[in-house]
Amino acid sequence: MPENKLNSDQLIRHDWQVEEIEALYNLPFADLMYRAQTVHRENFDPNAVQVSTLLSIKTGGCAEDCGYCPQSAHHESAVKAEPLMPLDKVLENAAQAKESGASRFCMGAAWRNLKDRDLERVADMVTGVKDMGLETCVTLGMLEEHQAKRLKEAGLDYYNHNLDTSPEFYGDVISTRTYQDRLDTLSYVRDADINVCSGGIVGMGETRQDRAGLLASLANMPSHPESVPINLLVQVEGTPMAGTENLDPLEFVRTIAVTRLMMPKSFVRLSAGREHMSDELQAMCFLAGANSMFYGEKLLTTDNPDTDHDQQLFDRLGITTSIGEHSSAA
Ligand code: SAM
Ligand code: DTB
Ligand code: SF4
Repeated sequence: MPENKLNSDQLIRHDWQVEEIEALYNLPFADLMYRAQTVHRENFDPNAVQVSTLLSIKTGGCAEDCGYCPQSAHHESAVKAEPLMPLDKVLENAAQAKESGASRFCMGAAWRNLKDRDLERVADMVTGVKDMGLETCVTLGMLEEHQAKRLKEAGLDYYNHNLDTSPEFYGDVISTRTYQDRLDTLSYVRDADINVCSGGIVGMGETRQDRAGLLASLANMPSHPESVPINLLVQVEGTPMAGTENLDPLEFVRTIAVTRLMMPKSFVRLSAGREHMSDELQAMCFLAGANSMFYGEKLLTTDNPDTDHDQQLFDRLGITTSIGEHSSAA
């Protein structure tokens, strides 16, 4: 990790107004890109991208009704429910991810919340993956305070829990858990001294104001998330969001750039949706300040680009995949 050159705290803000974020979005494209790239270079090596590999450790049959998600039991997608994966199989997948060059292994479960009866099995997975020399991340739905503490003890580096969208649009996406529930889980994660990974999804039919509202909610938390995944909706047949009008790709790049400007010291992750992005669009996202991505041929249940293809893209762009240690929480 390069030295963090930005030592002025005034740039780390937690009082963003939606209107000023919209003003950033409204900048001419070249001006927005120039500003984002400048801030990016002040804080990070612009040619290094951190890579994480995902594994679904418990698939489908989820009690939540998230309108974008093929794993919800409320929708009729082709995803088949599978129980919690045995430890040896998880470790086998983690070894492969390490071999392919991932620095972080992220385990996702289609749960509304973590149950105490599953806590020790997940804790063992975290410890096993950590012992292999990988950074660990899990995303398990809502957590309670004692569960966050136990996961930290087991060796957890990051917890992923997304705000998904603005507070205003949220009710159009999910009805079974509240925005405040999500903020509560994130505060337990923060209090347990686990790094926070939190972002959202664009391309769900939300307005630009909603995208700005999501970014305001993320940046105005007491600390910026260390990692901010920006997902482009993967439209899956059988989910209520299949058939949503596609987002303008340049609006996606603008979202990355505004995220970089607002959270200058956070890793911004180019997340779901890369399968449908051109190499040129991804290159533009890196220019806009994205410096992390999901690497490996599957996300949780949907496809991600082939690792060979990603390696070629890194080579063509002169990108190195760094070990993504974060220097300081913002
Ligand atoms: N069940 C847990 C939860 O929701 O908290 C963890 C796993 S969940 C699949 C993790 C995140 O993946 C969601 O919060 C959402 O942001 C993202 N996601 C799920 N389905 C997606 C899709 N079709 N397109 C883009 N992002 C998606
Ligand atoms: C995140 O923000 N995106 C990842 C990860 N965190 C867990 C998940 C994307 C899921 C895309 C749909 C699927 O593959 O099921
Ligand atoms: Fe369940 Fe997570 Fe999918 Fe929502 S996003 S339905 S909580 S697996």
